[in-house]
Amino acid sequence: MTDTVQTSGSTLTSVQTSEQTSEQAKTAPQAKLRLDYQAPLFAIDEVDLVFDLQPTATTVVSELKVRRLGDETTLVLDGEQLSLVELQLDGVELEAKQFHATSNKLTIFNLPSEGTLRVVTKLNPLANTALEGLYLSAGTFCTQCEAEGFRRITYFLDRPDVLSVYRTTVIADKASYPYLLANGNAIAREDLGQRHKVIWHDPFPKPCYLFALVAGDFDVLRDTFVTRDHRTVALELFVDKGNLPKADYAMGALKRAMKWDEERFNLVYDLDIYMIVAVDFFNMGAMENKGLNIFNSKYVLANDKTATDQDFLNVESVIGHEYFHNWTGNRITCRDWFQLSLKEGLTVFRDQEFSADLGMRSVNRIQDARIIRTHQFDEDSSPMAHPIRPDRVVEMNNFYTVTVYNKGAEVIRMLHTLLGEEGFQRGMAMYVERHDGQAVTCEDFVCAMEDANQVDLSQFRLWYSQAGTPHVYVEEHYDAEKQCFTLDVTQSLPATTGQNHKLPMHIPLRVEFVNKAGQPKQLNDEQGHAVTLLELRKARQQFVFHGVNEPVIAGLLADFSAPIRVEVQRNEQQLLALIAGGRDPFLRWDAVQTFYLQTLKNAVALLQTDPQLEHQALQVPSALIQLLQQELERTNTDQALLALLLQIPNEEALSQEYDCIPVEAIATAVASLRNQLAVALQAPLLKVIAQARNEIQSLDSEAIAERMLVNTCMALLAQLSDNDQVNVRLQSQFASDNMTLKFGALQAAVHAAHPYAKTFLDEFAQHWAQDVLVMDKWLAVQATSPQLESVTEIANLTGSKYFNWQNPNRIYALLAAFTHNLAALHHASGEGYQLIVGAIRRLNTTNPQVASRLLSPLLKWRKLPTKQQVLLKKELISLSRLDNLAPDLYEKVNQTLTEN
Ligand code: B3K
Ligand code: ZN
Repeated sequence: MTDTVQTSGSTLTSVQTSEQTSEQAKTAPQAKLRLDYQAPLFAIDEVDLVFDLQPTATTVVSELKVRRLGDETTLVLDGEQLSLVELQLDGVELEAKQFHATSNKLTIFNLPSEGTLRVVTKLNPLANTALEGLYLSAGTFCTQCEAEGFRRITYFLDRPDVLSVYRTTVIADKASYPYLLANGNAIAREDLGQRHKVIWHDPFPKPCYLFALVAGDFDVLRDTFVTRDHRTVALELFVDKGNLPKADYAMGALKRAMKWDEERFNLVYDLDIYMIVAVDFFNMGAMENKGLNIFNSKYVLANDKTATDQDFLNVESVIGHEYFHNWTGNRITCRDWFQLSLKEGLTVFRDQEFSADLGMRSVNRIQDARIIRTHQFDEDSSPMAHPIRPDRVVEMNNFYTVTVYNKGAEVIRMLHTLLGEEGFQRGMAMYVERHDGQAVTCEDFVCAMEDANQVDLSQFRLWYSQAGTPHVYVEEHYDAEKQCFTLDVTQSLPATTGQNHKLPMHIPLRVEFVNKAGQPKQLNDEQGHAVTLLELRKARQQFVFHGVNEPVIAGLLADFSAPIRVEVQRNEQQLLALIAGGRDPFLRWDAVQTFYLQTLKNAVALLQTDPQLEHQALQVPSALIQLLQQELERTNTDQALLALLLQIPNEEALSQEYDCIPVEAIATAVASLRNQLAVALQAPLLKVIAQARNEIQSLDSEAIAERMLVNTCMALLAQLSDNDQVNVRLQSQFASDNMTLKFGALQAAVHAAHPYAKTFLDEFAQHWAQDVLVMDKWLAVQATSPQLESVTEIANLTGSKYFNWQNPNRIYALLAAFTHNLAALHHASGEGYQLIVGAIRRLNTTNPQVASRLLSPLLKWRKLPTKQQVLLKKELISLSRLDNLAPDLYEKVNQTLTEN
């Protein structure tokens, strides 16, 4: 049977058959290679879009001003699941022989040097559950086009290096969709009776991934921002009706971001209006569409009744991130998707700096490092390991990763460390001056940094091309006679998928020194300047310091100055000296973490020889207890830092230390350390809680730090359910009106299997049943519990009224959270695998992007004990045989099963 498409006059017959479609689906998805890049053969200077919005039958009329850039006369436009209704060139309908259309491609032959193409497509937004392209989010029309979603709206050159000026007309029913929005400025409005129409114009040429459209009914929070060149920008925040009381914080964050970018980066907003729309159904956090950001409501809506401090901080950082994209991403965009880190790494760096300048720099830095160490290092050692600028991609959506984003940001930060703030900003200024309005590469960015600073970054470029986590081994020697201290440094980079041989990297290693008594010690270079930064460049390198009159200990990787693993032998005394005398907060925290890790690893080793030992396997060194006691009693300690010091590595972090992950021993060791710390420290922990000032309304750093500390102490104490004082405190904390404290108490109780856990969960659900974002916390707290008794509990929650298979937030809160619960996911029964792989199968057809996120933690099956390996491999093989396996899943499953 032939699919035929009616045009206004004739029947288009050059449309593919349905047999062809299913045939195509069976062929394996093809990988694209970075080095195959070719410049576009056509320009599309102007795009005029008209959307006639109907939930199940939307018509899109697209007029493209196309220009040939060379001799090629055949134009191939991208599409995905499209049905073509009409096709004209310069006002004349094309004959069948002049084009070929499939649902995934529109080929037009013999194109003149310039012309206007008119392409009409028909869409069903209501049926779009993948949330890419044009879809309905709880009744609101919205779009998501990055990376390749625009091709689900109309046929186009869907690649980031084709920049066009857009004019967008939106027509919809007036009563259901009073607000019709698109990029740029509204230039005309018309009442059409039952329906109405608004025309938007965006003067800045942009790639189609930045196109956006929204139609719906909202409450609007309006404000203004006056730029430093005295232009007034209208700020509009659109939220679901009734949500205005939760919108103020996001608006404040936006204004802070606009001001900060002017002051720190010298970058000023360009349009007259900046709109943000919050929607409930969204695959990621938010999207930086030009002038019209679309946000997951999770990163907009917040007040102190419903949001934790972490939620507020996340809102601020995501609002900042999307705003900062206006320059790093929108004005200067990516040439191709392999360059994604050009905009994402840089913009994450910028949002990290924004949060650090406005909040708690050292705490943020430790948290950034924790993300890299737990999640990015994990990705680096998985079959999906890739450089921050990948070389090979099957499904682009699989590369919005912690490597491209967070390691990408660390690479930018290393440039900042090497060049200093002034040098870095000189490079930024040159980058903007050279490339404003262009689609460029990571190489262009590095060249700007190089040229602005007259430095050679040739070796540094390896950070863009080599995947994997560099290991740096350090040995210290002190020669008392010669008063000479030496650091012997060796670096190596493990092989990763497709990359067996690696070259030494250029690594900035910040250092500081202490003596044995734990006092800071300054070591100087030959010119007499204090040494704070070593630049590693060779596989083996020696750093020699003269005039050192006593043995010293080096604090290595201060401020987490590179995304690397540093390996150095440290005994208890050395760790204590570093903790006592370290000036860098990251180093002090890191030394405590090393102490915990050593303790845990000793216990795991014992448990591996005798699993019967259980909790007796773990001996907490008395020096560690004493140290924590002292820290708890110091009156001048930074409370947030103290909280971080008291947080022991979790099961996932500990699993990083093993090539074969001893799942059960890890869980036992971590539980035992947590428990023993609670017992040993109960008095000072209770004292901290008793002394808290509880300024529950305040969001300043001190109040946030205090709540962090209270929650950390309570998480430990809740294990002591026979302590009445603890129980009274736990109950009163749960009764708090402040969500950070209330949720802290809930989490403490649930994760410690405290007798109050069930009552707290029930009360919480009763109170917050109507607020889905709050109920996501309720789902997550259960999914992440180390005390989870059986996977069935989580499976049952998928059937509860708080869960919804269509909504990514619910899936992330329950199922993605569960995939990070090491012991439960990898339970020897295999039930964890069945739950997650079952969910992946279900989502394969409805929302493959979300399915693919659930799959990542399963890719490391080769690192598991034999029993788990067998069970998980079986599940993965059966997944790989699924009919119509989405490319997102195909890429990962294939990679993990074929890896050597
Ligand atoms: N650029 C978007 C991410 C798009 C993801 C597409 N799968 C959000 C951000 O990084 O700002
Ligand atoms: Zn981004």
